[in-house]
Amino acid sequence: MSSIIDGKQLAETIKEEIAAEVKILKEQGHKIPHLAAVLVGANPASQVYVRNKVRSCEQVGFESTLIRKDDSITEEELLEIIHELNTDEDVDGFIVQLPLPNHINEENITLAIDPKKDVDGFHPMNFGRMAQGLPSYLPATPFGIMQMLDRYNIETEGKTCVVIGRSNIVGTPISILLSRKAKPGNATVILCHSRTKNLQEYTLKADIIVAAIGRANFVTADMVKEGAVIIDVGINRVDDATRKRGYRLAGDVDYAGVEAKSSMITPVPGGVGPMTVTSLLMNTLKACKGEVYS
Ligand code: L34
Repeated sequence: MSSIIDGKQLAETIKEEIAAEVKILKEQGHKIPHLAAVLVGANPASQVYVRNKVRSCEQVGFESTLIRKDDSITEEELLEIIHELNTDEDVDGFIVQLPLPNHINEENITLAIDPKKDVDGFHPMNFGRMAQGLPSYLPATPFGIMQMLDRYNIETEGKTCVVIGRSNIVGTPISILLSRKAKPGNATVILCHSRTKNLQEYTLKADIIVAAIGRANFVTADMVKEGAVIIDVGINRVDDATRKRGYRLAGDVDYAGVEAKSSMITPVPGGVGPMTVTSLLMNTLKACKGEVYS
């Protein structure tokens, strides 16, 4: 039987801590953290995520700016907005919500963001600094997972961690963070992906599994060792006619089956997702205080 790693609850606790810091900044007459988000198009999931980010800014007392643009925006126009945000002295950090429409090259956009304001931690400058253990903005989802492991006192040192999925924003960076000489960290990390043969051989050895594949219910009970810790990064929309919205959310882990075997598990929703949002707030606070680049 598993206990739940309650990301929603932990996110609320961290937001209270951030709000207390913002209050002090205010009282001392300092500038208040200001996050800007650029949302292109009308991807339903992106709209939910960005709304959660803006709402969380309000909750902790940050200033926020939401810039919404139509799908038809050109890459040049988007680069111009980025240039303006790079030079806007009031904006401490900003993000461009992904995915972007196909006619826009995401790499060009990521490279155009000033690393000092890149609170997503996606710019190669921040990614490289992270990989070398230098001060940097950690990408929000991996940072959120590290916070969960830390606050729930989940031992990672000497443990076998299997990460499934090698994306630039989750799988690859979390594998680096877990293997770093740090706490949490010091784990033996196995990074599995679509070309991995006999995946189950690896997952059955795992003390900790991080599932970031993007396929509903991909990790099943027969792949999990008794007592393993399960971090489910997936947020998949599955058709469900019994729901008013017509879908329900499912993680990359078959929660109902796995929950009986694992020792701790993150739910979906209410797990990693809310922690992604608070990590972004933490990075923005760091940006405002000049803690990463001074
Ligand atoms: N630039 N693009 C950029 N930065 C990011 O950090 C993201 N990500 C991912 C997608 N694209 C991005 C997010 O914001 C994923 N992500 C994200 C953010 C918030 C939530 C999930 C993913 C979230 O709030 N999840 C809630 C509710 C989910 C729902 O109702 O649909 C949860 O409980 O999981």
